[in-house]
Amino acid sequence: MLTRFVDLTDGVAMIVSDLHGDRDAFDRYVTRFRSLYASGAAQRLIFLGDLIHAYGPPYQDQSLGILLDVMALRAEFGPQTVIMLLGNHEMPHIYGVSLAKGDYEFTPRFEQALGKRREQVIAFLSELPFYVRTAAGVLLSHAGPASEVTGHVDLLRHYDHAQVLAQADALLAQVPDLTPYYERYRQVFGTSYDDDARHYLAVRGPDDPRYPHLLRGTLIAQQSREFAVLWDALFTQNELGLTEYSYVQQVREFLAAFSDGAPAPQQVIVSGHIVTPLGGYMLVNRYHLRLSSAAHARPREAGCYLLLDCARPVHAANELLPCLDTVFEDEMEDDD
Ligand SMILES: [Mn+2]
Repeated sequence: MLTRFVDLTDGVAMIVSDLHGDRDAFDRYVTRFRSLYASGAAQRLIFLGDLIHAYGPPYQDQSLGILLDVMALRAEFGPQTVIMLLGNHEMPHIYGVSLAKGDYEFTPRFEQALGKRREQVIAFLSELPFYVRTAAGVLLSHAGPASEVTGHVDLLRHYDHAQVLAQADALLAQVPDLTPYYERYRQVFGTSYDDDARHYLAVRGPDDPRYPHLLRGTLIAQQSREFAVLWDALFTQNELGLTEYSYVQQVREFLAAFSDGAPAPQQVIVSGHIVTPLGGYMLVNRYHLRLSSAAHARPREAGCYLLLDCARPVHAANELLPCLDTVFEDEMEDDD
């Protein structure tokens, strides 16, 4: 049965989060992994998601090249050695939904770049797991704990994108002519469906078989219960808006929910997703370590990775701090 959870009982994992199209950082981490792997100091490389979508100008955005390289690395080392989790920046491309922050649009650039790689890359994204559980008791995720998700662990464990897409396709197939829906789109969003489909999904025109996919994505975002849970899991803002105490409760409940069937009770969560304003990590509380490997570190060169022994029990997040390391030594020395 399809599972979105990877359970690891052995090996030292090098964990990297949120590179957002930063080619230089990606190359540094891969180079480090190759040397750790060769010396026997690490057996796995785990990306916590959001490898794609740079915040800067297009020429700095190396998102597609990075993903293709992760696919090549996985082929080279094997799927148990190179693991990538799905992030909220990868997920929209599976569904044809767009992602923006203020006026800044993340998805169109990547959709345009896909070209003839589309099928291969979307298939890769569709297969990505959501969580890694370890015998160390450390749970790895992209976005971290979300109370909306705690009651839906099994839904996430067996999540099937193809099924969600097929349900929406079946609904659309009942409609002989979609023209009134394209008109309705214009009424709701105030923009032409044709313009938006070309802009957001890089479709060629009404004859493109992907032409209805923008409509399909809108339908899924509005109606799919499964998609809503996945959205909450990948877009959670964690402790934002909560008291310290209630967030601790939320993390503990989340860890308990994910311990069912795990190699060990999950006691600590490591996630990326949110900026760490004071360096490359943040000890959110006793149960939660936030890791920033480049894009979310302040400054970027404070970014770090985590070396986790998947077999050695960890009881509190602060036990992981000695296992953090950097690939930006040169830059940091210049600052001294
Ligand atoms: Mn994210």
